[in-house]
Amino acid sequence: MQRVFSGIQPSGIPTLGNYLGAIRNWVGLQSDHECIWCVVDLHAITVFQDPKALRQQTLEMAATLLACGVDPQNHILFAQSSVRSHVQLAWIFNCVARIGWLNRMTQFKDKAGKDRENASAGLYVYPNLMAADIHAYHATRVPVGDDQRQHLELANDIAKKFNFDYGVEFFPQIEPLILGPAARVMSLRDGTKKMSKSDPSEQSRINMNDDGDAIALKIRRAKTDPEPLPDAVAGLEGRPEARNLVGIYAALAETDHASVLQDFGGKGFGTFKEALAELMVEKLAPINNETRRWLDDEGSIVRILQAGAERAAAIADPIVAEAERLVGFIGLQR
Ligand code: AQP
Repeated sequence: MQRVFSGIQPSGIPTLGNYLGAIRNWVGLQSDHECIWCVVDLHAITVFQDPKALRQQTLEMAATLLACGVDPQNHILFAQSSVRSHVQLAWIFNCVARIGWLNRMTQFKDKAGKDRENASAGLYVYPNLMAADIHAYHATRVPVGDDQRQHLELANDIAKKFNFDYGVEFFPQIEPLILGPAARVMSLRDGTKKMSKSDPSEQSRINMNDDGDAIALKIRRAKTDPEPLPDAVAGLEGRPEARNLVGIYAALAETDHASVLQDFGGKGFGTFKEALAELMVEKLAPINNETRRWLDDEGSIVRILQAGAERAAAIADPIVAEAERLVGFIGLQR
């Protein structure tokens, strides 16, 4: 059985983008993969997080994952900072990856913005830590949204260079799993920008804990253009906001853009938005209720994360110890 690894940052309330681009696909993989799911708090602090908020966001993220169907018994769910091997391998990868490779990462450019000099060093080497997250488990399949494609290519480059430098075949190549019609959900305010938890505009995203009224209002206010919806997918060309809303509908209805346009082609956005909001509430309300149920029992979330960390460490620690031996470290006699 192939081993899958994926992570999500507790940097805010998870969005519809996180759900459709990643979390929902995680759940589907559990039936025929060995899955390791991680709340990546080390990644979250690459941008300052208030400590109390970070703790709460970590619990809320874990609660949302559990509510979406992540199975902590047959698979593993844990918080990244609880397994030290991630950081140990990330340091080795900091020394394997080239500065030129990191300079090409578009997410760093997007997140650092114009004030690049003031971004944390952690944000710059974020992709090396992400490579370590995956390679520490010798995972071979990684379900992510389309925004992470470039980071996964870098993780493969790092594995190749490590293997070449040390004359081994130790780290395997990984296969990105970028699935579904909403692999990149865009902002509701700007169809060319991805939907993000940390976008300063609350109206740009659907949070997984939004209630029905908030969802309906955000969808009603979502930016569109004046034309009715086209009859065919080609008609979405040059209409990023229309494409985004159709993609979201398709993902929620588990169909594709073409069949959504069969139903709504020629109709105005008023009618379409109403149907979209209704479908979204129908799909998200049960998750929302289940998340709140988990959050009422914080202790059980903490216990799940801790048990998960022990099981994760049992896999990662020997792999990272072997990487250290290959590098030439004496290491601890265990
Ligand atoms: N808009 C999106 N569409 C599809 N997939 C998305 N993902 C994130 N945004 C979208 C996928 O969600 C998973 C977890 O992402 P993350 O939390 O680790 O980091 P991120 O990609 O930086 O997500 P955000 O929401 O934009 O967080 P902030 O604002 O904190 O940076 C990944 O698989 C990602 O592809």
